[in-house]
Amino acid sequence: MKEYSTKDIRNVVLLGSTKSGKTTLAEAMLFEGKVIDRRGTVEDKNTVSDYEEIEKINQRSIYAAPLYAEFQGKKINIIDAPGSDDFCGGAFSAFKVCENGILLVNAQQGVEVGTEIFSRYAEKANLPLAIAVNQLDSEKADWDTIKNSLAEAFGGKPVYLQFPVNPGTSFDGFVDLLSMKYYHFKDNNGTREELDIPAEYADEAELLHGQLVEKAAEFDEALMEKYFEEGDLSLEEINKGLAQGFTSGEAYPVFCVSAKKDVGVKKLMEFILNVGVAPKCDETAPAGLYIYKNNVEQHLGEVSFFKVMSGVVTTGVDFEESANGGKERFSAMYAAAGQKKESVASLHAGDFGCVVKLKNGKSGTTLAVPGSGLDYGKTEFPAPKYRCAIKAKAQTDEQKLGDALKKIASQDPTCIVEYSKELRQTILSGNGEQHINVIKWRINNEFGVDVELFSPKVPYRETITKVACAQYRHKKQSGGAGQFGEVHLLVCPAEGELNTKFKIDGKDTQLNVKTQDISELEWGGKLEFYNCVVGGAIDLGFMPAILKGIKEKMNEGPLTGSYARDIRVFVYDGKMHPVDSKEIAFIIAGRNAFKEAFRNAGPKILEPIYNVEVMTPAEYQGACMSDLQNRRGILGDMGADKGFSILKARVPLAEMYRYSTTLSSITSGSATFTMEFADYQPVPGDVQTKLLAEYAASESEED
Ligand SMILES: Nc1nc2c(ncn2[C@@H]2O[C@H](COP(=O)(O)OP(=O)(O)OP(=O)(O)O)[C@@H](O)[C@H]2O)c(=O)[nH]1
Ligand SMILES: [Mg+2]
Repeated sequence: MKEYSTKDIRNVVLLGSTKSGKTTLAEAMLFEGKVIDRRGTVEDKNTVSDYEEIEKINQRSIYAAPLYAEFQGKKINIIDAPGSDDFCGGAFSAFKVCENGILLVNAQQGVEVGTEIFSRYAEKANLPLAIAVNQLDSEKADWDTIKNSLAEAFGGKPVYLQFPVNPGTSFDGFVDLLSMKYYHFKDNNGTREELDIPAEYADEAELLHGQLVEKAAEFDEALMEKYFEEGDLSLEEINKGLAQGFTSGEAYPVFCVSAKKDVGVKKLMEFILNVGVAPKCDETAPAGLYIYKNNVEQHLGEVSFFKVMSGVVTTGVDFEESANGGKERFSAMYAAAGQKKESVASLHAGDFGCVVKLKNGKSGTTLAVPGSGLDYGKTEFPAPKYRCAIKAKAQTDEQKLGDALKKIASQDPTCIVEYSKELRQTILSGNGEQHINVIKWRINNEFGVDVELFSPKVPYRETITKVACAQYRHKKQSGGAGQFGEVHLLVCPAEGELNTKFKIDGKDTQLNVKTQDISELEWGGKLEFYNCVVGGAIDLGFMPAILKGIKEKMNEGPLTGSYARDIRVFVYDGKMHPVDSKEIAFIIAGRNAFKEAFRNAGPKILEPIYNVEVMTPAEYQGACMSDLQNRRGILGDMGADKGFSILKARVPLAEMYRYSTTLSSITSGSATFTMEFADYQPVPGDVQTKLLAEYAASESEED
């Protein structure tokens, strides 16, 4: 392969809803880029991009595939991202390394929720977008409908560079408003003729060309002036204006495409080369690279995919891992088009490549020449939406399951595995049920472990709502050394300012705080401990023991064994024994006094509440709302964005298990949602009664 310098490299990620045709478009781009001489199809399971077995089984992309095309003397690196939000991790990895995005819109559907989701992700990542209206050869393709849909979703941002001639089954060309030519395609292999615009389209082309020039001028003041004076701009000037609008995210240039028939693909690639954003990096600086993806491939083992961020990367050079100084050296490097790997000796800043069997080739790693101080940071991924508990069907497989999960999580940054000490469960989180099922499939097929997924326990909390006192005497004087400790304490909710006036045993009492210990609890909330003992009833030296006893009970709350939080404890009296008082006695007395006071202080079980935001087509709004209410959700603000309804609700986590699946089934897969922890709230009375009964039953089972 030719050596490409930074200015001749463009990096682009293909985005859009599922089935919009990204993988098919990638295949056409690779065909135009001479990487393949025959195009595969998703149906025949022979595309370059969908090369993983699980992708072939599902006939869809699951992982982002790094590809490239050599076109008109330049190199376009392409990442074909999956369209399902369940697998959005691939797009987020791409945002870190691509300067350009192509958003595919399925001409049969117009803007779908998936289109909207990925355009929003891209906007957040400041990624310039061009729109490819794909599948213009399909029966349902109607240009006016598409334009309306784009306007509704993106306002004035779409800038039309073309319009199709004969959209629908006989689609075979388009009028290009930049060159003012008619491109006609003779076959389904991208063979195009550049013709004069047919008379019947001439007026429309003239009108739209004028609009395009005016739009392009809007992005540059000097161009605007020139346009006012002369009424037209040169092709170069239009491109300049467009480049500014595109780069700043104010314009989404729109292209007419049939990926399947290879119509419009070359024009799209020419745009990326001529108007698209070049990598913003310096090939004369010291070499540094960023690993954005890693996986395991048959015959190769661990493969790490990287972008050269600086300088020129060559084989045989020593690199240092920025995070921990680990050393790596590449004996070979490749340009990757899916499974196909072409050996390269050097890659310039901006270019993509891959390398096998690094010591630590995980995504998110920076490798650079020693001493350069380069570090490209981490990639941010969206918060997981689906949470379940996982265990091996055979207990003897637990270790193997642990290893499998570790391996999978190291290749998929959106697969999050944690062992919850609190719940005593392994919790697997991902972006949706499809995502989790792919993980399950891999554990089963690649690691030979049969697993079970089930509803995870909810991390409840316990707290109190009232003031209560209790005293406890621990006395053990039969045989051996005796134990004696007596603690009187008062508990109240830890909220508002510190109040030290209470009614104790029917008497108004003013407590005087001698010492205090305020702890932020690792599971959230706090414990405030005040020593108000007068007259040396308990030695100061025993206070830590009392606190220890209380903390033990906070760790396993009196109601359901969940963590307790937000409690103030005042120890105001007690008794000691000159010989038998010792630490253990006060631990026990503190624990039991606290437990009793807690039970009398209006104890409450708290549950985690999440802020849920649903984005759905308006027609499903009612169904989504009643479903949220059935989940004990409290509906909040409603809104609209880009033609979709936005619902907000506060919903208990206990009711969110498999929500993504239900939402998908009630909206025919057209809605999406996000969820984020909000706070803890008391559970309703009936739920508390049920939880108490469940805990009591489980306790007696254990006895
Ligand atoms: N008629 C027609 N069909 C197309 C075109 N492009 C893609 N398709 C078909 O649409 C379906 C989906 O195509 P893919 O390329 O897998 O779509 P994708 O966007 O990669 O989908 P995901 O990977 O699931 O996100 C396949 O059946 C393709 O053959 C097109 O231009 N015209
Ligand atoms: Mg695909």
